[in-house]
Amino acid sequence: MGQDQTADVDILIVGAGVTGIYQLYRAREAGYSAQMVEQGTGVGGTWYWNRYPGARYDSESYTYGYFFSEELFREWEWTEHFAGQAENERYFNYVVDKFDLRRLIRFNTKVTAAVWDEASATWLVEANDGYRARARYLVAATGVLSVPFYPAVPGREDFQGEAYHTGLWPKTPVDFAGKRVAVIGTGSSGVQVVPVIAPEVAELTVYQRTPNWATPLNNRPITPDEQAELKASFASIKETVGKSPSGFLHVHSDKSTFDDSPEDRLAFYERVWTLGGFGKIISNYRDMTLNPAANAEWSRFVADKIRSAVHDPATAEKLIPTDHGYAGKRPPYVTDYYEAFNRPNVKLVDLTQTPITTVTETGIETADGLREFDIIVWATGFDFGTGALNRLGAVGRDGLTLKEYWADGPLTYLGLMCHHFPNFFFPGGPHGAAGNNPRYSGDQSDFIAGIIDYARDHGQTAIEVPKALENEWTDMVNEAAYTMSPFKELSYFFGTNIPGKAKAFLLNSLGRPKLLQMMETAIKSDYDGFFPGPEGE
Ligand code: NA7
Repeated sequence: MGQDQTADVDILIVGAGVTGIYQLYRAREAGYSAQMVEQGTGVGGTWYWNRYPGARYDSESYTYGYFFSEELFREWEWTEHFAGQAENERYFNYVVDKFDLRRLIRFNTKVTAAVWDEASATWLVEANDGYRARARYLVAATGVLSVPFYPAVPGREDFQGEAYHTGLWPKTPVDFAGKRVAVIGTGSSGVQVVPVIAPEVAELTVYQRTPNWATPLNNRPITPDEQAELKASFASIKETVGKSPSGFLHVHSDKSTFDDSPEDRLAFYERVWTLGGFGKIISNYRDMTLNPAANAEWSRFVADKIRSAVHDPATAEKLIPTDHGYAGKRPPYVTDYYEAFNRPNVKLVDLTQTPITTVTETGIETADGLREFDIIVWATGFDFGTGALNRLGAVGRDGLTLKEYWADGPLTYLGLMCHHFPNFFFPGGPHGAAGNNPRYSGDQSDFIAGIIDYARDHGQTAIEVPKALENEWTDMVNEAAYTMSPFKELSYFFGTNIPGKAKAFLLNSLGRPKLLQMMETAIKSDYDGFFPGPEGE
């Protein structure tokens, strides 16, 4: 089936990332005819495209992988608590082969149009290579960080050296040895690249517009004892991440910042500092993200850590954020990022003082002159949340395009479906994201699988969320964006990193419990209102 030019299936899934693979597994297990199309030549999604040096999980490996099969959990051995890209990509390949899903995947296939056909209650899908499919259900598991963003810097295309975006990294390893390299951008990707290539390159210049609060990932190999314990703990790990509001193993703290004396607080911060990845948020004082005074206290502690890591005080000050407190933007987790600036071959350029004026054939020109490079790494981020969905060419009922419908920001129900677009689902999409990606997107995939089963069992051909439910969720998400989210409007979670994009919150700050609660309400009501029938609106 994989390479046929046409398909007629129950369920067509777009995107072979962590979410799509699980949805495909569920569809096949439930006995539907299913196919997946994927733009790349392999599986893994984020872990296929982002193969830049240093790319790795910042969720613990065993909490990011799947829990649908205990056998899989037991036989796959993660080597590190936070596994690197190559290992992650191997994992997803292992999964699709173990569960015989690869033959259902058509690679090199980029969807260019998907049009709802009311008469047949199916989606008519077209791809770049002439592939045509008809599907009862269309599931766009296209990812939130899958459309790389290049800033409109004059002359970008003129550069004659090698240039790469972290999110479109080539499969052939890039040879950095002895090269003059520029890294533009200091988000999660940029700060992962810098310390890994710094020892190899002749010169590394890091172009920073805004510093981020990068705290230690605290990665390490999984010891044989830990490995044995992991395997023995499948049920309890599954239960913990299944119930956790954020989908992690980190334990939530019930203490507030100013409950402790300054000495006890410092000791507490030092303990939190040693925790893995998101432990710095989840296991921190519970008021750390939302109480400005508490946030400032922790941010000061982190700033002091940066000052003690970076030898040159002026460079250290430039690396400390001043426009947002910790978690005001998505914080990166790093290994030896700040220490890299102590190397004689690494230099920081502060773009707030000397903005880039142009990229030339040989390098980058800022207000203080031209620097020449062999390689430029664009670590400049993504069109988050809606980027891929808006580019799918989706046309719903009455000729309405998704792009038009979402012109002022996404309108969704539980971040997985929207009115006017029957039988169309987008697990892992905007308004759903709450914590560890595969956990909440897995919840969404389960919900989608459930409602499709219900339709099949009750002879329904079209599922559409009522407008009122979509309004309810969208309004709640938008309100919580300001009352329950630590993220400021300058975060890409509001879409503000993309010129011209509507400012709208793209995550779900209500969290996973609210998502699960609303799903349960819909299920218990037998999906009341979701099967409007031919007359419905
Ligand atoms: P991010 O976090 O969006 O970071 C992009 C970086 O690129 C950030 O430092 C930006 O600075 C910088 N940027 C963007 N445009 C420019 C221009 N014009 N000039 C200079 N610098 C620029 O993307 P990442 O790929 O690092 O991480 C994405 C997610 O991947 C991450 O959150 C994790 O979920 C994994 P700015 O802050 O806008 O000043």
